[in-house]
Formats: sequence, structure tokens, C-alpha cells
Amino acid sequence: MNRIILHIDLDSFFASAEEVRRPDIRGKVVVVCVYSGRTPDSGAVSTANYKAREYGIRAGVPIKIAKEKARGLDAVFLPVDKQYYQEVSNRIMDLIEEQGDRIQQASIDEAYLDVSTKADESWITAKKLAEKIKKKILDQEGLTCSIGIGPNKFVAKMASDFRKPDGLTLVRPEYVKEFLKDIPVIKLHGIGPKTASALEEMGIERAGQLASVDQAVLEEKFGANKAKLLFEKALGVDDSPVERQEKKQLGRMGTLQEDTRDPDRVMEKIKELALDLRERIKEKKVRFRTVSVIFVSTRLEDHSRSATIPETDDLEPALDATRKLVESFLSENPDMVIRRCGIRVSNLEYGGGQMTLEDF
Ligand code: DCP
Ligand code: CA
Repeated sequence: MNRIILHIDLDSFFASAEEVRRPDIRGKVVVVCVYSGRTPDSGAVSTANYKAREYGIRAGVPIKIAKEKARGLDAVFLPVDKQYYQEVSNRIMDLIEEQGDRIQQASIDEAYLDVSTKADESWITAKKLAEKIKKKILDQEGLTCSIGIGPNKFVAKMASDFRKPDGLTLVRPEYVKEFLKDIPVIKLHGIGPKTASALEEMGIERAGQLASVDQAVLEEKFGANKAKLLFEKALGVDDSPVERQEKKQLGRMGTLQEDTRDPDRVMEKIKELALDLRERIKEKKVRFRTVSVIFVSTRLEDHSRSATIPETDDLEPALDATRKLVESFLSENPDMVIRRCGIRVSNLEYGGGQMTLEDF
């Protein structure tokens, strides 16, 4: 059966996440930095928004040089806040997981989704699903992403990279060769800079050229295994499966009907989300020991509160704990009005969790 794989990649993730929570910096040049602390400007750019990239400011550029490039521009330099990006990422991965079960998270802002079905119209269905995912991520998190759809993970990844930001690229199996043909070898996912420059030295600059090189020549230069791999990349062949890894947490987020500070309203929403989460817990046969409530305020501040409970697969006792978390959070934050909220379980035991140390 032909496979259909989606690759979802958030656009300028850390920088866009900063723009979401800080409306005052939207539209400016936004540069997120890892400061090493030696001097005020030592360190490197972690990522920059697309506006900044127009001026050559991108991941890996030394902060000092980035500042020179940004001179005279309306630019903001911010330190990385990994905890915040992780929280946003967790919510988005939960959201993607709702759309299809076979998900493999590839990094903090990337995931593969296997949506293969037997239906003839499934490429069209896949495209509709991709549009739906893009819309959900934008509506719920204010972020754009780029999605590639292809017959395997490699092609899907190359397709998501093809048009960025906010792209959607579908590559049907019969167009894979044509699609890859003009892509520079250095851009082929999995080919490192050393191999790329070795290929360039041989006059091989694009995937199309690589695909038509004499096999013996490639084998002599790189050995049989590597040569095979290079041909596969050039032709867009990849059999690797979308490997579902055990998630470390399961959660659901939702937007309140109205912004509120009323714990009853918040709990109403959490109970509604818990219905769906309960199904997920049953399907995955997990038990959990931590329950968290997530709050997003009207000013888009992000907060969560957690409680540890005796290990269970039952959300009921967890809901009692969440009520307390909601009440104490609201009284600790008298000025905060809540726009979105969610519930999450973590500290998971898979396989029903009946197996304990005593079983051995
Ligand atoms: N990252 C980093 N240092 C790098 C590359 C990335 O700290 N050298 C971090 C910041 C990015 C995040 O990882 O926001 C995701 O990496 P991507 O390579 O997907 O880059 P972006 O999402 O920023 O940009 P793009 O729109 O090109 O995907
Ligand atoms: Ca990205």
C-alpha cells in the first residue's frame, strides 16, 4: 500500500512564540539568542523571525554580528526561554496527535504524521487534513507552520522545507523525482556538509545529477552503503516507518466561551476536555501520577500548576485535585483573566502499569 506522510514544521519557532506572547514586538526584527554570558554580546543567535532573515540574521550567527546587521532597524534581541517554548510545543503536539494517531515527534517543533488510508481520494483527504492542522495551530496558538505531504518521511520533510513560511506542499509519488531534481545536494535531509562538498567537488550539485551518476563512481568514492544511501536520497526513496514513541504526557487544551476568572467556568471547560482525555488514556492504556492544569491568560501569559496523586488510570480523583489547583491559582493571581485552559497527565506508566518492581 502507498503511504501518505505529513511533515509539520513550525515557522521560526522560538521567535514566533515570542511574538505571540509579546504583541508589542510583532512586525519587528526579532532575534532569539543564546547568551554565553562572557560579555554582554557573546553568544549566538538561536533563531530569528523571517523579517530578521531578510537582513542575514539567522541561527548560528554571533550575536555581535547580528547586532551590527540590525543597526538602524527596529529590532529586539531576547534570551531563549526554553521552558516556555517547550510548553507551547507540548500543546501543539497534543493538538496534532488529536488529528491522527501515528505521530512521531522529530524535534521541539517538528512532527511526522502517517495518514495512509486505503481510500482513493486519500491524497485529497491528506491535504484537507494538513489545512485543518494549519488552521488549528494558527487559531489556537497564533503560530504558522509549513507542511509537506509525500509518500515517505524524507519526501515529506523536503516538501515542508520547500515553501516556508506558512507553506503547504504536496508531492505525489509520481512527481518525487521531478520535485527533487533541482534541489541542491546540501539541502537533502541527511546529507551533511562534508558529503555535500565532496559531491560538489565531483561536479554534482543537485539531486537530479546525483540520481544519474554512475553507480561505480559513487561507490568508489563513498563505499557501497553510503552510495546506496545517496541514491535513495536523490530519488526520494525512504522506507523508514513513522515510529510512534511513547508520549511523556497526554493533554487537551481548549478556549473558554468567554474570558473569565470564575473557577466554576474554568472547571466546566476542564471537565469537558477531560472527557476526551479520558478516552485517550483508555486507548493508550496508561496510568499517571501527575495531573496539571494549564492556563493561558488574556494577555497570553502561560502558566501551569501540577499535583502528584497516587498512580491511577482514572481521571475522577484527578479532577478533584485540579479543582484545588484552579482555585489556588486564581487566588494567587488576582489580576489574571483566563482565556484558554487545559488538563494534562504526566509521569506515565504504559501497558496498564500493573507491572511493578515486585513482579520481578
Ligand atoms: N534552534 C536553535 N539553534 C539552531 C537551530 C534551531 O536553537 N542552530 C532552535 C530555534 C528554532 C527551533 O530550534 O526556533 C526549531 O529549529 P528549526 O531549524 O525548525 O528553525 P525555525 O523553526 O526557527 O525556523 P524555520 O522556519 O526555518 O523552521
Ligand atoms: Ca521550524
